[in-house]
Amino acid sequence: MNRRQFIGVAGLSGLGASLAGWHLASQPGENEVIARKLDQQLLGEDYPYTALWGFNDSVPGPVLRKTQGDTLSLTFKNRLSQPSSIHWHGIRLPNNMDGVPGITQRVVKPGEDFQYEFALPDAGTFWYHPHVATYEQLGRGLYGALIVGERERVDVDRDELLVISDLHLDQSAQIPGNFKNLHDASHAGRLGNTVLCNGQKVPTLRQVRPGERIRLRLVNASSARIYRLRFDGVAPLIVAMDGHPCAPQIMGETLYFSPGNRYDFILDVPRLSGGLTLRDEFFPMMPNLLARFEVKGSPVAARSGFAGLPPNTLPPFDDRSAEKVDLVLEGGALSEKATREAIWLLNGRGNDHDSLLDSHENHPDPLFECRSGQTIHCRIDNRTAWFHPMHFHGVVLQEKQADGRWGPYRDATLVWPFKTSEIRFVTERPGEWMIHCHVSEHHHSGLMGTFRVGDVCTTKQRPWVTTAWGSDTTA
Ligand SMILES: [Cu+2]
Repeated sequence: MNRRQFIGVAGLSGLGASLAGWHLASQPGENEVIARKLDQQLLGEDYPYTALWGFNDSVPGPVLRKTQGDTLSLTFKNRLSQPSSIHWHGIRLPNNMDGVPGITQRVVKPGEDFQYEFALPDAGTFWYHPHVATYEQLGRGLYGALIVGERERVDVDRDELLVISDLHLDQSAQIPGNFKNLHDASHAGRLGNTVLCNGQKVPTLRQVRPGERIRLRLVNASSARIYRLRFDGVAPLIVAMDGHPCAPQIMGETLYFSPGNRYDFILDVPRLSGGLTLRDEFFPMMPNLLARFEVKGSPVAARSGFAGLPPNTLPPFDDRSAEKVDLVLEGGALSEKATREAIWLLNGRGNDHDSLLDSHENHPDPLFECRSGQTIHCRIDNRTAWFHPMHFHGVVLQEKQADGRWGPYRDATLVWPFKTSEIRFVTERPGEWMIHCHVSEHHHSGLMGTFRVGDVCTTKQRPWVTTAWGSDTTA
């Protein structure tokens, strides 16, 4: 079995545990995550190594494994030649641990360290990535999974992880640069020409036995690519979205999978199967084979239905007292609203996240302010010709479905071109939290803003802004 291919999750299968041990053995320090350059062979032995940026010398970075209720405590060491940070995507945590320079913390300059420490209230599949120049830092390999295990054992034979990403590679398997160009920023973002799962092209999960029950965790760590997932040979159950358990539902023929999203599936391997595949067909004329499952060996006894994962404890909605918020997305290619300075507009203003690092004068006023524990009903009106997976920090949201009912918990909503999305969420911890499109090139060319919870600071006078950028006196 190729150890670099599928990443088993420790403690749930012997095979998975041995894989996990191997993966973690190469780490610089148990409680360190170091961002630095590395070379990795992505395309097989016929191709040269690719110069990448990664966490702890691998792409993807180390799989961080914790149990619900644990505290994650680690030192981020920036050994890149540009500033960076780590955002803990989907984790409900204190604002000053959210990893968004210019909003929640100082930027971590080259050579500097930053200590992250927070409790993990929810079990599920999460991930981590920089929140500075995301289009480039993700696009060069800085991403990794954070798996928070349930307190009680989930009865599966294997627990497997696929971190899906795409890189743009030239003939010599190198990344040509030219990030954040006007074309990518104004269209669908930078779509790489090489789709990778766990840093490999089309890995195979070997020796899957007929009848086995697999929990398959998918993370979309791409900077811009939306996938339309399709399984061949099996009809899996979706059991969690964006980390949070949902009522198990049989996946339809295809499933949209936006940047930042996660899905947890239960795959009961059919007893008469020659093999399974996972494909992407977002662009039907340019499909991508993502992964293969080799079905082999003697069958194991098939199991009965899957009852679902234990739910996380989330704040209750109070729809009667809900505040209404409207967000309008404009701009992009084909729009008269787009300018070179602001390709995208969120409620009439285009914000460049990178400019927040230069001066707090560039800091936009929050899109809305409210108290903690407030239910918000938010309507997002996409007046552009492009898809926008809108990600909300610090809260967990639900989308209104076609039948008018609220859907499963998520941390982002994919807003279709010229469509609206209605969501609701309950504000939680005080602070200023990001709302942005998770197409990184859109996020960094206009489609970002914030909302402020509680009266913790004024817009122009955050406590840490009065100290020099890069000082170590962050609150
Ligand atoms: Cu977008």
